[in-house]
Formats: sequence, structure tokens, C-alpha cells
Amino acid sequence: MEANQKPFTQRRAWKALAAHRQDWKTHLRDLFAADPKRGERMTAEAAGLFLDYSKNCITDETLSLLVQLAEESGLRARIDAMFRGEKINSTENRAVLHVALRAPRGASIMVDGENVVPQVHAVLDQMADFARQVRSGSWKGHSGKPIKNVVNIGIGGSDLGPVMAYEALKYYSDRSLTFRFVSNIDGTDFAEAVQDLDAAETLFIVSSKTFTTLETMTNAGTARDWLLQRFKGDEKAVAKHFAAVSTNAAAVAEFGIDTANMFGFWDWVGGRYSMDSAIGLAAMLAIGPDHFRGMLNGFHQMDEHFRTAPFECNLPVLMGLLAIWYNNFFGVPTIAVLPYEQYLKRLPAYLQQLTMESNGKRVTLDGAETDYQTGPIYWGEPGTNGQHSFYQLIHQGTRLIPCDFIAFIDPLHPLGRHHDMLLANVLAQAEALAFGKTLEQVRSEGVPDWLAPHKVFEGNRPSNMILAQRLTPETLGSLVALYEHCVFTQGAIWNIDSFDQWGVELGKVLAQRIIPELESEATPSLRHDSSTNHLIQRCRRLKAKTESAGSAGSVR
Ligand code: G6Q
Repeated sequence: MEANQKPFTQRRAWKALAAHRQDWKTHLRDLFAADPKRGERMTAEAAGLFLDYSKNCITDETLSLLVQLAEESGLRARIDAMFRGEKINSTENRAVLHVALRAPRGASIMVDGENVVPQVHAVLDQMADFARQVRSGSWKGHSGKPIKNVVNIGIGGSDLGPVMAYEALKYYSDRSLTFRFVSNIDGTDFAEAVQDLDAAETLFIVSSKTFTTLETMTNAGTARDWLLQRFKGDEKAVAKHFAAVSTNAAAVAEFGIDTANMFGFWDWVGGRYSMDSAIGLAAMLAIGPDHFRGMLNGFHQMDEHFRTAPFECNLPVLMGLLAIWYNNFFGVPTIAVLPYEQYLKRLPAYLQQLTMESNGKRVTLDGAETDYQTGPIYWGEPGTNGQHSFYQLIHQGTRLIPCDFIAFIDPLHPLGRHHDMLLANVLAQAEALAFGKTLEQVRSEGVPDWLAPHKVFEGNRPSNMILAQRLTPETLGSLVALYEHCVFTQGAIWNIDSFDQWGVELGKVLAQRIIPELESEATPSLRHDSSTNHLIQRCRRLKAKTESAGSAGSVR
């Protein structure tokens, strides 16, 4: 029996960690007092990122047991299998090769006997060529005007990556172009995105791996109608105002998009791992091909670190193991990601999908139900905003919430003392969480007894500090790859498939059943549960009321 086939909770290191946790009484204050070099020792650095993990509730013993758990779980073999192009996404029988998307020209990664790296670079070159035409104004719309607005239509993995990368790297973007991202089936999203745009200067990128997704195809159809309205129904306009990113050439052609303006990718790229494939086209249009390649280089540096570094100093492995330590041994269900960088405001939303769609699984690779917790809930907001809202609970609430702080040494906008204040805040938060403030300290400040307990910070609240010199395309690539491989580490140890997403299916199927029940003129015979039936009836009744009021001319 291979090591990772042994049930998780039966592994030697798991049992040792469980016993170690039982005896755990140590406060971070004591750990730091006992080891004056702890804050320098418990650090690691790679691909432009520095990780200080010293403010975690761990000792050297904890770390060595966690590394042992990774080894007993076959993490090394699983990493090698991914990089070899094996079909480790077993429930979909697919290779998992986002690492090939950033492999340098000349590298070789085989899938089914074929080196995929040349195809990757052929698409990157095609994207770069298109980006140069649009950015230089040589790509003309149907009426001969250059493109000024780019609207990406996609959802989930075909939206969250491009929008996050666009926001994160806005500093490097061409400000003469306007970018919008439409994802929601809610018509408001489309209406607001185009309300101030001239269709003659607008390019839509329909980003959909399958080109069948309800939201994306509905929004793309609405975009087509909006464009054709401007050009009085002249279908020839579509070729000049639509590009597609997809694996489904037939559906792209059927929609009316010239497949010369289609950018392909492959079934071995999962949606939430696709921001560095052609799905990143909108981001490339914004920042230009050179910066996009810089971002890919950052990803690749972190890939190489993950693939080769010993677990003890491997950033994604360390972060994955720490997440497991809290999740499985402290019963902690959540991790906050707190970037002290306004440009990273969409990073938490992006990471929500990356982490929770990947590791929100309750069945192992063998189909057995887990008897342990898997994927924690990731969430967050940029600092310092969060400090004035939910940090209260992190500091003084009853729950333990490990935090990942992310900060940069150099500001992109050096305005007065802003950046020193920002950095001081992130360092202070980590310090306050770890060391707190004792009752004695509070009393010594003359606080009356009745108020003192409210002012105590118990501390001992763990955090990671991720520092980089400056937010660049390279550091963004390294940072995203860090979390991708951190998720991989967790999934490998839990023995789950981090690359499928069956849990999104049921709701989609049920929605398809409910759409006609809401829309039909005749009263449908409903066969749901009593709550769903009642809600559908209520929606129909109130919708009809609005419609009849509208036809009577009383609606704004
Ligand atoms: C990501 C998921 C999912 C997917 C969207 C969009 O890993 O698979 O979020 O990206 O459902 O799918 P399409 O790109 O096929 O439209």
C-alpha cells in the first residue's frame, strides 16, 4: 500500500501531531522569549517573496511532524506527477498542467506523448500580436474607429483571474483604454458595464472554456444585440468587435465570432488555474505582452521553487502545512487573507475560488467519505480598511483566525508618509495578534477594574507575513503561484481531487428546471419541495403584478 493510500488519520505523523496538539499550552510570548532568534529563524524566501512564519503556534517539533505528514502523504510523488503531466485530476481524467502555461520557451512538458510547451507559446504569441494591434490602434472597429474599451465577458475562472490581475496591475496598464468585466447573469452587470461606452469603440472578449456557460452565453448574446443595434443589424460588425477565448472552436464559430480571433487553451487548464492562459487576454491588453510575460516568469519562479525546494523551506508547502495544522488539529475553519495593497483588492475574491472550489471536497480520491475536515474558508479585505471593521473579532473574539498578511516595501504611489503608515499598520497588527496585552499591563495603565477585561488582548493569534519589494507583474505571478501550490499541498495531504468541481452542478441543473416555471404563461405544475414551490408561486404572482402595472404605464 502506498503511503498516501493509508487513511489520513491513520498515518504515524497524524497521530503524533494529534498527541502534540493535546499537550499544546504554549503562548507565542513564551516561544519568542525562549528563542530570541525565532523571528529571524522561522523565515523562508523564494521567487521575490519573503515569508515570516514565526508568529504561528508551532515549535520546531511541530514543523518536523508536519513535514513528516507531508512525506507520509506522498506529497513529493504527487508534485512530480503533476509536473510530469499525469492525469491527477482523476474524476475528470485530466492532467493538471497550469505550470505548463508559464514554462519557458524551449521547456518540455508532455501530455499524452506530446510536448505542450510549443502550443502554449504559439498562443501567447498570437495574443501578443493581437494585443499590440489593439493597443496601438491599428485594430479598427467596424466603422474604422480604434478600440478604446475592452469588455471581458466570462464567469468564475474565466472572470476572477483576469479581473484580479487587471486590478492588481492597473499601475502598469494603458490608461487610454477602459476595461470592464461582466460576469453576473443579473442584467445590471451588463447594463452598467456598457452604459457609457460607444459600441463602435468597444471590443468584447467572450472568455469561456466550454462556450456553453449560461451566464457567459447570455451576456455574450446581449452584447451582440447591443452592438448590432449600434450598427443597424450589420452582422459583419461582429468580427471586428468580438474575440473569443475558448477550447470550443465549433461553438465560437456558431456564435458568429471569426475563429481567427479565437485564442485557445486546453482541457488540462482548470478554470480557476487559467488566468495565465489566453483567459488572461484582457489583462494582457491592459498591461501589454511584456508585462504579461513578466507575470508568467514570476509564476514560473515559484513553480520551480515548489518543485525543487526541500519541504522545510518550501513556501507553498509551509503555508499548506500550517493551514492543515490549524484546520485539522485546532479545529479552525477559516483563514483570512489581508493584503496591505489597494491594488490587490480583488485578491481575496480570487483566492476564495482558488481555495474553496479546489479543496471544498468531502470524498477522497478513492471515493471514501473523509472523517476529517478539508478546505478551510478563505476570505479577506485589503488593509487598513479591515482594521476598522472585522479585525475586532480576530483580536478579541472567541474564534481563532489565522491571518496571511501581504505587504510591499516600496509603494507604487509614494505620497507623503502614506506608505510608512501602511507598513507600520500591517506590522503592528501581526504583533498585536501574537503578543496581545495582558490584564496586568492594562491595569498598570490605570484602567479601572470593571473596564480592564474589555481592554485585554489575549494574543497568541497566529499569522504569516508575506513581504515583497514591490508589486510588479513578477511578484503577482509568484504570489498567485504560492497560493496555487499551497492549495495543492493541502489537497494532496487530504487525498482529495483539488481540480474537479462537481459541487457546482446540481444548482445549475435545478435552475434550468426553474427558468421555464418562472417564465411560462400557463401556471406550471410544480413538483419541488413546499418551500421552493411556494417561492416560485410568489415570484410569479408578484412578477405578474409588476408586469400588469408596467403595461398600464405606471412603472418608471
Ligand atoms: C473553475 C470552474 C468554473 C469555470 C466557470 C466558467 O475552475 O471550472 O469557475 O471557470 O464555470 O466556465 P467556462 O469558462 O467554461 O465558461
